[in-house]
Amino acid sequence: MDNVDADKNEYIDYSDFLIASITLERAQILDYCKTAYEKFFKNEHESIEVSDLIEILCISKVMKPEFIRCVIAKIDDDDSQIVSASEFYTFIIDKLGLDVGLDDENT
Ligand SMILES: [Ca+2]
Repeated sequence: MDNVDADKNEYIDYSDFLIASITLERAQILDYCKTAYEKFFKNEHESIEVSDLIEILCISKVMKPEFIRCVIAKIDDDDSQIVSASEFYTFIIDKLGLDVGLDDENT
């Protein structure tokens, strides 16, 4: 647990814990972003049709279809029924309030 004790005071206080969990979440979110790109946007137009995206996400059964539709409608900013990679990542960064530093993800 050494890496959780950020200020090296030998105690893991609540803020250390929060920082650790946020870091973990960011790493996971970046991972999801990469997976999402491979899955949904690695094509000529770097985009996916809303209906296809709903279908794929419903197969996993992690979220309710109504919830998926609602979120995707928000991601599809211009209401084109096509989610582009930029719409997708803009949504993640804006709505989740993330400062993930996508440019240096390989460092
Ligand atoms: Ca769109």
